[in-house]
Amino acid sequence: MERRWIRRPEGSNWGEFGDDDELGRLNLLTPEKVRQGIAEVREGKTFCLSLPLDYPGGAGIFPMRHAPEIEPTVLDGKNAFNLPPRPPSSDILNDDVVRLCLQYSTQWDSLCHIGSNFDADGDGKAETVFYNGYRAGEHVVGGGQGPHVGALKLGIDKMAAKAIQGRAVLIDLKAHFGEALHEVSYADLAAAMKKDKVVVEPGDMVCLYTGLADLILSMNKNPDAQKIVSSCAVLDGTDPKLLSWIRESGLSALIADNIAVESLKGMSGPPPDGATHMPIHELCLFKLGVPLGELWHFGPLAAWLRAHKRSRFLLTAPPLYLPRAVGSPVTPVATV
Ligand code: UVW
Repeated sequence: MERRWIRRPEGSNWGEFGDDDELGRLNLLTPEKVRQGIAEVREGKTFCLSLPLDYPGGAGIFPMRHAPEIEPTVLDGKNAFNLPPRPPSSDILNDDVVRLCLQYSTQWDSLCHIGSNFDADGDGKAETVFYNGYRAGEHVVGGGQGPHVGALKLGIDKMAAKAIQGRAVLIDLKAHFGEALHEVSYADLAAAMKKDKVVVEPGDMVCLYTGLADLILSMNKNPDAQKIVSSCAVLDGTDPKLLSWIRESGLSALIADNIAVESLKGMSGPPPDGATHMPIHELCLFKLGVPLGELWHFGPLAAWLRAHKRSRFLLTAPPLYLPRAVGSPVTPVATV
């Protein structure tokens, strides 16, 4: 097979898990990493880390994403709800269908969520590529390129097949930076980790608790977008030291209880010339193959871990096994 790229982006790991790799750093979720996660299970207590999937509520945060619309399927022209499907049998049937924006609420972003215009084939012209050189139009198809086909490579189904499970580490940013907006630099992160004796090892899934999902829950599906974007801690993707830490720590997934893991303040300004608006998305999804988790709900788990002076737990978080999808809702389970 012809190699898809001869130039890889600076600071990327393309090719290091194989020319055809579609899992990126999730390859570090090895049997040993799962055993390390299981070793964190001492109480057998479980936490659901998902919001109800109809949160944030209403038009949500991004205009293209809408709350789920659920309705009964139709059988013989009738709504399949409280329906006797085969009278005179006594059976009653309920069956439903949902129109679901896959990234509206608690979600995984697969590696094809964000790509870049980059000259991977060295012909002097940029082409649209994704992690490991997979190409728009050939491997990730849609958006004016004919009938929508979706993510033929790097899709969320690859994460589902991997059965995401392993050791996770929670960093409690809310405890250190409170509920006001605070852009977290590497120095801030390192100080918080040091105070709480949090250690991240290669292959760990890193979870950032900021309190934003708690705030969103308290808004009862009437999200105040202005308050949401002006509250809680959020990573400052413009800090090069923070980006170096993400690269060098060897973390396998980066997950937060906020909208986008990183601050999106750059998106309101003029487009950067040849640079990214979302440096952490670019680094994680495009360069390193680190999936991002967003809008997870960590409040009860974070309180429990703090009360028990712990930061590590077993995380089980497979996305939907939905071929060709880019993102997926997830109902992650933490076990302590
Ligand atoms: C965008 O689509 C901007 O981001 P997210 O990864 O937060 O869904």
